Amino acid sequence: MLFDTIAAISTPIGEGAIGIVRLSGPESFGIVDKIFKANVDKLDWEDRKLKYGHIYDGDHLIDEVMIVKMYAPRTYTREDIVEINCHGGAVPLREILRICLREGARLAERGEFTKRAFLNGRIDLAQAESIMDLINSKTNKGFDIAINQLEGHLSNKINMIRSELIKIMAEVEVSIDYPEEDIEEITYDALGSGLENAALQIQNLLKSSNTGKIIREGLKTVIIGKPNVGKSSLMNVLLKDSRAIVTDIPGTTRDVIEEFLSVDGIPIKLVDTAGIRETEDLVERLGVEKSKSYFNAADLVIFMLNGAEPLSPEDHMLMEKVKDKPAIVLINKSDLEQKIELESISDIFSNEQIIMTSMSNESGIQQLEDEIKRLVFGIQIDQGNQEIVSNTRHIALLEIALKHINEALNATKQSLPYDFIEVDVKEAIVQLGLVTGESVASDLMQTIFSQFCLGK
Ligand SMILES: Nc1nc2c(ncn2[C@@H]2O[C@H](COP(=O)(O)OP(=O)(O)OP(=O)(O)O)[C@@H](O)[C@H]2O)c(=O)[nH]1
Ligand SMILES: [Mg+2]
Repeated sequence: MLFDTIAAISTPIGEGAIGIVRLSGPESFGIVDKIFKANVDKLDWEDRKLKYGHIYDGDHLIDEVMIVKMYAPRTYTREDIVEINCHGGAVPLREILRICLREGARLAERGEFTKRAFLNGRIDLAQAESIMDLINSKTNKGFDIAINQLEGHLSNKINMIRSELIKIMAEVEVSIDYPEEDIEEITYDALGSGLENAALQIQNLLKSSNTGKIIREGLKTVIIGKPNVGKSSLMNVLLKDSRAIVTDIPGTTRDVIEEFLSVDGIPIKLVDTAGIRETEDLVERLGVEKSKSYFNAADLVIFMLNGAEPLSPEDHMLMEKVKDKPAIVLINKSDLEQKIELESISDIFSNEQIIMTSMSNESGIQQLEDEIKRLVFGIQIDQGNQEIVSNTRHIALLEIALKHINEALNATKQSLPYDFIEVDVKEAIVQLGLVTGESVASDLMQTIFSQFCLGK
């Protein structure tokens, strides 16, 4: 495929000591040859070797640079690519870009380098999306999943399921088109077991998606409890920072405080809330209302009690609300003399859910982190090389594909005519193809690539 030549600043502006302007396309080499003067002989360009020299705008010196030429097709976009390493300030980068544009390059659209890699067949769509996830990943685990997808594990898996379905479909079509011929017809049994196998594999992928989503977006974890039990102190201990104000005055936290942290690579969006109680204070009441709505939206609730006091009516009320959610109960202030009625708590919650903590001497934190990991990963803590689906678009497509396969399965079980089965199998194949970009519509592609930043 032939394209024009694009250029963009590929590094964030304003911070680094060096920055990179990147060009891709048939004119890339011609353009730099016009603006670059090498210190030694310019003719001995070698593939992928840095060359030192200067960029000029006519006679006017712009910057001292290192340039690398990469020859198609062994490049990111499979086109000729030039990277100009210049000084990282906004002025040299913009000036060099401006001259490249004047000499015939076009400013790249968002994600256009990666889009070319896809269009030129170097990567598939799921891999292109994983590059975006890689750039945006917040934690090690999220990074691992993106790398795994980039290596094509998810794409391979989906292509496997898809080609099995295509095989099934071919057999069905033969049976429809040549009913009189002496060709062995696919039996409903064989059809059924092929479809069941495909359904099972998609279900397994979808099962991984909950973990995938959490790893991508963070586990929404809300600390709730009566005023003064130590919620903000917990936030500070987990963050290893004095983020939230802590005082002995009940009602200190008036608004919610949100922070991002990582527990062994699991991203947690931690929310400290205003202690829940009946109050006349308008500001505090608004805070309490907000606490309640965060509570409702939480993936995980950390419910805190003060072990140095007997349970109050408010504690009982909160326990009733918490018991139907994924929750961990912390009985805090374990460094003080304990007055809380443990039996009432263990009547409602299981032993693993209840942890004694003290924010004063930071005890119980390891158990809390272990319990969070257990809840996120269930039994299997290490996902290893297993494919994890984390992208919302992929999840939606897999769900639709599964729905069609189940419908085809139903039709098979009732021995309905093959045409009824064929429609759904075909649709499932289309949906799976959309994950990797086998049959991608151009406006969808535009949306996906425009989520990239410029220069990617
Ligand atoms: N002895 C002891 N004191 C603690 C412990 N945790 C917190 N405190 C103290 O309890 C008081 C209240 O702590 P905060 O963290 O502000 O409590 P909170 O739940 O955020 O309170 P509100 O924001 O008012 O709802 C402070 O004086 C803390 O120093 C603990 O484990 N042991
Ligand atoms: Mg507080």
